[in-house]
Amino acid sequence: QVETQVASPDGEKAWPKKYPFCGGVFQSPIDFHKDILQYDSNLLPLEFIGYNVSSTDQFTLINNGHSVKMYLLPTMYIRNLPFEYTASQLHLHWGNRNKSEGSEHTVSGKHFAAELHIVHFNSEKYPDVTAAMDKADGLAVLAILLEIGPFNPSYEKIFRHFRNVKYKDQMVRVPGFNIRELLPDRLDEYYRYEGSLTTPPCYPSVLWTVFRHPVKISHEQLLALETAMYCTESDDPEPLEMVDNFRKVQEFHERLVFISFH
Ligand code: BO1
Ligand code: ZN
Repeated sequence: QVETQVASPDGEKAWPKKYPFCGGVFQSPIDFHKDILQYDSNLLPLEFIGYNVSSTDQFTLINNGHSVKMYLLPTMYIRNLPFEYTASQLHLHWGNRNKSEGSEHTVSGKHFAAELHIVHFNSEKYPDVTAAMDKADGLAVLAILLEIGPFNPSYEKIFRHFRNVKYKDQMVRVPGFNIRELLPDRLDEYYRYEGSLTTPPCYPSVLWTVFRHPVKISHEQLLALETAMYCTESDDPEPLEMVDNFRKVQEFHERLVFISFH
């Protein structure tokens, strides 16, 4: 008997009871639509330092019961944000095999198939991600929207390991590669706004950069993401499929999203 995940998106209505910030201000994700967008000529392309990781180094990939997460290296960081931000981890959000609309951010009301988040912390002001997580200027997350297209050999460097992390708390080593390969070719066009973690505790601590141009993965790769993993441990008698792990878009009153493109 296989149940589908109940934690999200239906369960998210209950988040504020236990996690007050989830009912608070500056919440993410949001919908990008023309009324709230404002061009900002000061938004430069980001610079990625140390992203080209040698295959002799390794990342740890883990099923944490909510998503599949890969720890990055403290030698990876971003320049051209208000502070220097050091990489912490990346993870994905997705839908299910019948409805491949699992992105968190939407554009003019439209979902993309899935979304990759690369989480960084402000290493100029804070010693580690835990200290930074609840500070207004603590985190910077890069978001990459995913849509169906040709087979993507770079994403496969992560996806090929899914069968080794099917169940909660399983982990596997992934040979190092250039994380820049996961980003779109155009790094100069993006949405920028101040928001929050999209999961509890929903701290309003994230400077979001959502790239305008989606990255393509194949239908087979998307299906693997949508079907490979469970929220439950391997010995759990009631397996829960890990699907629909995206949060609904949040209200965006009195705020603006800055865009680097016309
Ligand atoms: S997200 O990028 O907004 N979806 C997001 C949501 C939650 C977290 C990070 C990013 N949570 C925290 C964990 C911490 C962890 C930290 C950095 O991410 O709650 O335990 O240390 O990896
Ligand atoms: Zn995320």
